[in-house]
Amino acid sequence: MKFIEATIYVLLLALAVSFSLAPQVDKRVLIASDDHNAEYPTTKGLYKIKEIVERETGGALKVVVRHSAQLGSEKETIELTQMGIIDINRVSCSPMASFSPNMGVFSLPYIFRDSGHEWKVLDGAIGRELGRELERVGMVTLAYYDSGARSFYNKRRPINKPSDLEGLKIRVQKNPVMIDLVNGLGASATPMAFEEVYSAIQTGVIDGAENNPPSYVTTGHYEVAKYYSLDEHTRIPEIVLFSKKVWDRLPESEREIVARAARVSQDYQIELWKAKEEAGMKAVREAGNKVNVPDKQPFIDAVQPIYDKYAADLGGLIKRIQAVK
Ligand code: GTR
Repeated sequence: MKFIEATIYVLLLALAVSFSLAPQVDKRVLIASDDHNAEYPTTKGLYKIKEIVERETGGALKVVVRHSAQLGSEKETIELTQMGIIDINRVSCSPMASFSPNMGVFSLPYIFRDSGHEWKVLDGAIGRELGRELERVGMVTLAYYDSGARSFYNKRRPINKPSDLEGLKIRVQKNPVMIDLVNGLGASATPMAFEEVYSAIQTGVIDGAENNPPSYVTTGHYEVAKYYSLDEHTRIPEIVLFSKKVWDRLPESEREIVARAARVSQDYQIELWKAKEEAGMKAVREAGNKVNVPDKQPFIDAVQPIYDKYAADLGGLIKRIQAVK
């Protein structure tokens, strides 16, 4: 039933979007999607792409940004991108693991030592390789964006050590690694679309979730889950994708413009991100939320079984990432 509902949803959305594009069937208008609001750094990155593409093509190619999950949850928008209905899509690399398993390596806890290590990997051979692999599933990688570190928040208690998570229902993104991570730490993982989390916490369906400070604040989750425990278990990058179906039909000159615009937007997004992270933490503290910074080592020890579980599939990549200095 769920599958049928999801299929009908995707078809209806496909129809709706195609009709809204009816006069531009030759794709002179590119639809760009993001699940955050217009002010969030990732969405602003898409607006930067729009600005450059429209300027450099002299308006021949237009970009319409649909933010705030107007086109559906991340999983749905990824499917619409494969179909060529969404042209440019900014999502987290986390749900991408269900489409291209190697992407799951970015969701492994503490895989990156810090932000510097993360960007060396993303900007280097591994980032390029994993990005290119997405072409097999119908998407061209244009850029990675910053998403900082994700930490737990909940409405019950501060998490100082892994055992404090026991018995808590924690929402996760739809990604097998995230489910294993949260269950492995003793909580009960509840996969759910981002847009449903606020009311699920409010009504007590779940106790909390996990995310970076800007997401914790812009979604309002910080109003309903007051304990924020900065264990920083993952650093999952954001990714900007282009539908391969559409890409293959784009003239080479326009592909170059789009690719260059995305590269410029990456630097811009990273700059915005730093300020947004600081502003996010400031807002959390000003709201009187309880923030704690647990010792990370017990968390690092507790997640080792996940590395054993994924060693067969991701072991080579894990070693290569760890070797990046
Ligand atoms: C955020 C990310 C969103 C979405 C969200 C989630 O950090 O920017 O696109 O993936 O996390 O938890 O679903």
